[in-house]
Amino acid sequence: MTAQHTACILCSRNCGLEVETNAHSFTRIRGDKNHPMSAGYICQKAARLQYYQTNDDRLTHPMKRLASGAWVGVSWDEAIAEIAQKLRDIRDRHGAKAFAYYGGGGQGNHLGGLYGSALTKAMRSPFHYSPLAQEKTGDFWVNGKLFGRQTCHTTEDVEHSDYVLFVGTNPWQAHGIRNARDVLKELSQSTSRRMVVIDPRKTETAKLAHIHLQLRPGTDAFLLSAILAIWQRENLFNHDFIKTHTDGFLEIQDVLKNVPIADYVRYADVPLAKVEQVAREFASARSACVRVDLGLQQSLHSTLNSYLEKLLFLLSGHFAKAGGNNLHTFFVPLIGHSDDAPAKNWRTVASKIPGIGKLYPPNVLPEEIDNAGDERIRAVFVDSANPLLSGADTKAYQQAFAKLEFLVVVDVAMTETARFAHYVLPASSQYEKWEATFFNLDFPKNTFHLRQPVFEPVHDTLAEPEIYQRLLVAMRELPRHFPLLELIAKFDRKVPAMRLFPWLFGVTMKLRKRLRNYPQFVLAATLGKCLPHHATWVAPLWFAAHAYAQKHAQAVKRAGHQGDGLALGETLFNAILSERSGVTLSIHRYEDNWNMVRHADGKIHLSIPELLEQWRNLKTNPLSTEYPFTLIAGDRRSYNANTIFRDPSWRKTEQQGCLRMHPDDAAALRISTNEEVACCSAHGLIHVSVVTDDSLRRGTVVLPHGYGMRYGNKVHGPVLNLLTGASYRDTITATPFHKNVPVQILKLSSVV
Ligand SMILES: Nc1nc2c(c(=O)[nH]1)N[C@H]1C(S)=C(S)[C@@H](COP(=O)(O)OP(=O)(O)OC[C@H]3O[C@@H](n4cnc5c(=O)[nH]c(N)nc54)[C@H](O)[C@@H]3O)O[C@H]1N2
Ligand SMILES: Nc1nc2c(c(=O)[nH]1)N[C@H]1C(S)=C(S)[C@@H](COP(=O)(O)OP(=O)(O)OC[C@H]3O[C@@H](n4cnc5c(=O)[nH]c(N)nc54)[C@H](O)[C@@H]3O)O[C@H]1N2
Ligand code: SF4
Ligand SMILES: [Mo]
Repeated sequence: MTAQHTACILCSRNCGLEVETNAHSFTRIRGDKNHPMSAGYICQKAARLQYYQTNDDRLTHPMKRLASGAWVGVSWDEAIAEIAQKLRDIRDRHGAKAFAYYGGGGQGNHLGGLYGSALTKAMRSPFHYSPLAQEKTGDFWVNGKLFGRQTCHTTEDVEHSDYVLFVGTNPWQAHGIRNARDVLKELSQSTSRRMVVIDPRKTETAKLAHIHLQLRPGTDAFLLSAILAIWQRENLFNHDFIKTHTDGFLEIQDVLKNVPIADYVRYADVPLAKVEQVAREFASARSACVRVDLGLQQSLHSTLNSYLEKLLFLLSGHFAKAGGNNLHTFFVPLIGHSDDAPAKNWRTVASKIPGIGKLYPPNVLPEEIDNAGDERIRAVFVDSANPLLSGADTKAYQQAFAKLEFLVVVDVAMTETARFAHYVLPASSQYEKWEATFFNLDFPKNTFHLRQPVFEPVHDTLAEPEIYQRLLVAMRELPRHFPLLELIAKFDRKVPAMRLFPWLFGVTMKLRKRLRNYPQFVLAATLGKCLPHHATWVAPLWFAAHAYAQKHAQAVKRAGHQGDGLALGETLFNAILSERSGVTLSIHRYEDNWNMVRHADGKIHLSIPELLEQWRNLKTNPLSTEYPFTLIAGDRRSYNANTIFRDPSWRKTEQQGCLRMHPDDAAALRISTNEEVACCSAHGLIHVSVVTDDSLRRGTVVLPHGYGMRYGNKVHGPVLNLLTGASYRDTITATPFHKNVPVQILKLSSVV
């Protein structure tokens, strides 16, 4: 049996896989040693991918829900014609604001999103809601201010760093950094390098750290402020870096002079001496970097936290260097840039939240359906997401989605969200179609992996690009054929460097205004037809390869691709098409960072007035007496992977998901291990069994993310977002404070 190459779709690392298959199943799954990034690495979750490929919830044909609530099968032609008609009707009657597109790609599938997001163009709506906008938009917003564009995104060179600070992230379980477990073990065992973890729980990662600051949840802004203020007190800033590369430092110093270091550290409840040690060591390390994730971003002061975290590597000058934090290139940009000017950036109607990175936050969608009067959202199109489980406040989502005039869901499985839909459209799985992700966030080496299908599509499923193409044709937004371009593409593909096609494609885009909204479809319908192995929908990557090669020519050549001008782009695209294990796109120099900063003066603008004000007015958060526990609502464990797997038997451990609680808290409440209790918040109540765990601080409890799916007529594990509220959120981005939910834990005998 010959091995085929693909990738894992369970987290943003997308480790390369070498798989063996029979007609419908994986018979063997291993790490792919030839993958240019993961080089053979995988974690325990990848071996379970068969549970994704085949399960009882897989959708096999388009379905429509009747007024009675019953589902009936319909043909693709019927479904597409009826959906197109209804969408046009809603657009024409209610205008642009009535429509929202939601999702467009999860942890493994972004190719479809290239096409799906065009639906907002067809509906003239700006509202692209995305799961990224319930975690990362604070980071993007801060990047926009500091570096000039929200598309300037930083990464961390953990592998070459002497001093790594992990804040609010548990890479041992969640990954997010390359080959996490190998890299963490190496760091941990090193005698010359240092690893520090800031996390309220003694996580698997914290256990490996040289220093663990087990802070009170939600106090990062205080702790990070204290570190920065210690630098000011002890003159540990990198003044050369600050002077050469930044402006606005005076405003930062002005806030720092009033930071009561000892009070802030006491509030964070960590030893002052240790904080001083970390401050001094980080500032003076030869190289240092900061890696953060949800513990910082989905906690109190979310956007301010992102600012302070970035000030750590900027004011110490650990930026644009080996082992530091660096900007990186995107092969295909995962996000855009949303201007601040209200005229260029529509705000949501009821919640008044602007787009950030061209994305809108799931946290406000129910209120935009429920409370926006005549300008409410009436139609939603969901692709590759399950907001009825993953969005804050499940009840609000259920109520709002039940009111929608029109809901279409594209998914591989019958999800909680799909059950509310008027039409459900079955996608081929990520192993049945050409796929890729745009999580190419590395520096100095960046890679890209285009995956060929390893199975035939099951039943009557389609790849998303084809679904959207049919829909846009039916909506009369797009012609089906482009005869001249098609002909030229065929001719041009036969010569080594395509010349005529790029020119004609450019002219077509210039002359036919409407088509400018849909270049990806034009490329697929023309160039796509000439690509080998039915790689039709890959065609937009031809454009991406050319754009990338033009912009980063030297770095692309350093990665071994040859040619100049158009020829370099062509070589890169051909490598992407033919290398089954993925390609190295580029190898950069550290000075390339400065070409990626987008402010006209080439400097980093440190002063962000909106955040300076929040920073000056930082307030402590008193514990509620009614809800005395702080719930970390959703952590990453050995066997959770968002809601990608629905069959609970994929989990080797913890099939039903438990609440973790400090043994002393359990004893004080007379709760024994495995006892079922009620966990209640201001928003809801769920039943869950308790496991004691002394890695937690007292007063903090934690529930896992990625449970609560209905499978085989039973709900498995906690429906976590019954406990979370949508209004408990960051003021700038509306990111929910999931890591800090006040709850009460009650014995069932005491719940009436
Ligand atoms: N196994 C597994 N891996 C995954 C996923 C999955 O579902 N399962 N999902 C993927 C996705 S979508 C994402 S976004 C990433 C998320 O990756 P991570 O953010 O690394 O994962 P989490 O476990 O959600 O949260 C990280 C840590 O934040 C800590 N924390 C909680 N509150 C605070 C606080 O106030 N301050 C600080 N400093 N820390 C706090 C928690 O104790 C936890 O250890 O994981 C990805 N990887
Ligand atoms: N309380 C709480 N809530 C959270 C979090 C938390 O920590 N706590 N974490 C948040 C985070 S960081 C994230 S990223 C979100 C994740 O939540 P969502 O954004 O809802 O994404 P997933 O759970 O990854 O769901 C992916 C969906 O894509 C479908 N799918 C898989 N393959 C394909 C395909 O090829 N095509 C199509 N069309 N569909 C496919 C799957 O069946 C599944 O329904 O959850 C968020 N919600
Ligand atoms: S780290 Fe694990 S879950 Fe993430 S892509 Fe690699 S194998 Fe999959
Ligand atoms: Mo996420």
